[in-house]
This record gives sequence, C-alpha cells and structure tokens, in this order.
Amino acid sequence: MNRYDLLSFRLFGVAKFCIFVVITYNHRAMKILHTSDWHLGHTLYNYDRTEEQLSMLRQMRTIVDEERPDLFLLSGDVYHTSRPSAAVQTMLADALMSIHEACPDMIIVVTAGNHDSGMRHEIFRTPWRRLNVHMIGTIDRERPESHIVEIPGKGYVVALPYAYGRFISDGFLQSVLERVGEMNDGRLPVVVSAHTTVKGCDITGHDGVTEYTVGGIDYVTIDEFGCGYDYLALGHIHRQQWIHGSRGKARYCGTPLAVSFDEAYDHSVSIVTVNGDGEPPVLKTVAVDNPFPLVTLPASGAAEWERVKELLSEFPADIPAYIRLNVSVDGFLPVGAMNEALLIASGKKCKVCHINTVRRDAVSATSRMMSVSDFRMCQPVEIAGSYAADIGAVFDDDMKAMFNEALDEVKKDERND
Ligand SMILES: [Mn+2]
Repeated sequence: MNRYDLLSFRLFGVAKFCIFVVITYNHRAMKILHTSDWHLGHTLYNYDRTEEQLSMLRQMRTIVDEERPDLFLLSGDVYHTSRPSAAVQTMLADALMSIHEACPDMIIVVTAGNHDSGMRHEIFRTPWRRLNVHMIGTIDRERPESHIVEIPGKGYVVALPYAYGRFISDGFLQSVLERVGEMNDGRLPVVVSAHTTVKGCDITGHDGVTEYTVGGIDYVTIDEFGCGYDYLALGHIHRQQWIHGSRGKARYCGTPLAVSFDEAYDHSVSIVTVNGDGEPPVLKTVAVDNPFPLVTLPASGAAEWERVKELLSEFPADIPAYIRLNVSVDGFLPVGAMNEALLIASGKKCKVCHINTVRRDAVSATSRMMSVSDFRMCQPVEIAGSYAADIGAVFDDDMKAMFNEALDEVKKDERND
C-alpha cells in the first residue's frame, strides 16, 4: 500500500466513523417545535385580529411541513380569555387539525396558561388524544403520570399547565420527573413544559409587573425546577430568551404574534433539538411574520403633537399597520387630537389605535411617568438615581460608584452563565 492509498484508507475510516456518529446522533435526538402565548381571540384597542391570527396559524403549519418535528409543544396561553367565542374555538380546532395532518406521527402537546380556563381546556381531551394531541389543563396530584407524555422512541414530556400554588417547588414536579426516570430505560431526552415567571427573565413589554409577580404569576427560581430534564420549555413571558443560570437548558420561545405595542421585538417559534445525556439543546428560530405590524411613531421616545402628525401623514398609505402615537406635552393633548389623527390616517391602510401622552415635566421628575420606550433608553444608573430622588434618598458619587460596581458584578455573572 503506497502513501496515497494509506491516506485514502484512513480518510475512508474517518468518514465511516462520522456517518456512524451522525446516524446515532439523529436517532437519539428529539426535535421540538416550541411555541407559546398564541392569545387567540385577542383584540387590539377593539380592532379584530382574526386575519393576523389565521396568518400566524397558517405559518405554524408551513413550519411543521418543513421541519417535521417529533413534538409540537404549545406551552400555555392558547386563548386570550378564559371564555373564548365559538369562532375563536373553531379557529384553534381547525388549526390543530391542519397541523396534525401536516405531520400525523408528530405528538402535539398543548397546556393551558393563566389566560386559559384549565377545565375548559380539557373538555375534548379524549377525542383529541386519538389524533396524537394531548390537551393538559389542570394539575392532577392524584395521577402524576397524567402529566407524562411519551414520544415513542424519542423521549418524554412532563407537561405542566399554569396552576395556582407552588407545585413546581413543593416536590410535585420532582416526583413526576423521578417517575419519568424509572420509565426511561433508554436514557432518552426529557422535556418539561411550564407556564410561569422565572426569576431573572427579561420582561420587556409586560404590564402588571410587581416585585414578586409578572402578569399575576409569582417568580420561580430556575433551581426550583430541580433536575432530571434536558430542556425546560417555558411559556408566559412574551420575549424569546434563554434563562440565565440554566446552562442553556431553559427557554421562553416568546409569542409568535405581538400582543402589545411594547413587544417591539422579533417574534418566532423555537426549533429545539434535544440530544439528552447532559448535552445542551441546539436552537434554531423561525420568524413569524405579521401582515399587520404594530408601529409606534416616533420609533423611540416621544415628539411634539405637530411633529407626530407629520410622521403620521408621511406613513405610507399602502402599509397595513396598527399605529400608536407617542406625544410629548407640557399640559394636555389638544382637544380632538384623536379625531385629527383618524382624519390624517383615513384613506391609508393603517389603523390608529392609541395616543400615548408623555408629560415633558414628568420625564425627569419620576420614572413612573415614563413611557416604556423612554425607560428602555435610560442607563441603569439613571433609573437608580431617579428612584433615589423619588424616595428622598441621597445618591451621590460614592453611591453611583458602588451601584456601577454591583452592576458590573451582575453583568460578569451573566456572561459566565
Ligand atoms: Mn401570555
């Protein structure tokens, strides 16, 4: 055997090994389409959004067609209200049927969120089951196994709907995970789906935020989810993100369709490949387009009423969009401002939803009076300074230095995650 023969022989061996690795890798891996927070039936300032919601649902089917996942996971807030109209319920049923038909072997798991009624969510649980669709709406402490869905040959899902009470930290989740551990002879990937607020997440765009809750749900720390899972699929927070401190294992996929103007970020579904055995999941996001984008004028901050009217009249007539106007005022908005705005927009495809007034004298006085977009433009030290002024505390140069030092430490920790 000459040198070249030997080289090609070795290369052949390496290639064979690579093919073997790829085949075993693909065999073990579970491919998930992770989505949440569809909020079907949501209306924006009384404008009906059926057309956008149908567009989003059609895109879901297309993505399933192209990606062929093993599991389609919808982690809560299917509907916007606990009593959706008959038309909205039909929209969901048709969409799930279409998604099922696109990939009949795929397992579909749909859990209820805090916006859904857990009991109503389970009404058609039995017939859906015949179509590989698992509707899980309530916590069943008597039958923990009812929260386990097996993905044949691929892995397991522990599906937890939103529920009052501390079932994540009180040992219930851990007992379900232990049961999965007993069933899981082949050491296949294990996925947990939950609808809750995890400490440290980015809550941009959410209302109803307090020190302990977001949208009425208490913070849970990532450690409270325990161990025994390879991927934690989260719903509730609308911005897609990995959770710091989860070692790349826990993720909010975010809403595919913006629910408010403050959710001015990309909306997508997460395609997650989970290999198990301690390997971090591999992520690809697929964008979901909205034919009616939510637009704020001006794009950041606020402008005077005359300038805002100019921006609105310059807005292209042929772009269908929802418009929010951010107007800075000294006193009050001129009487009839909304009618003026509607007049400027008449003949255009856009819909004026709301005029947000930002009082110029209030901007520097207190952070509570700021618009969300203004707040986002601020440095943390400025926010701390205005908070200190608010409560009458001293915030001198020493305090600023200490604050920045603490901030650097936090940033360093985040980078190390
Ligand atoms: Mn939601």
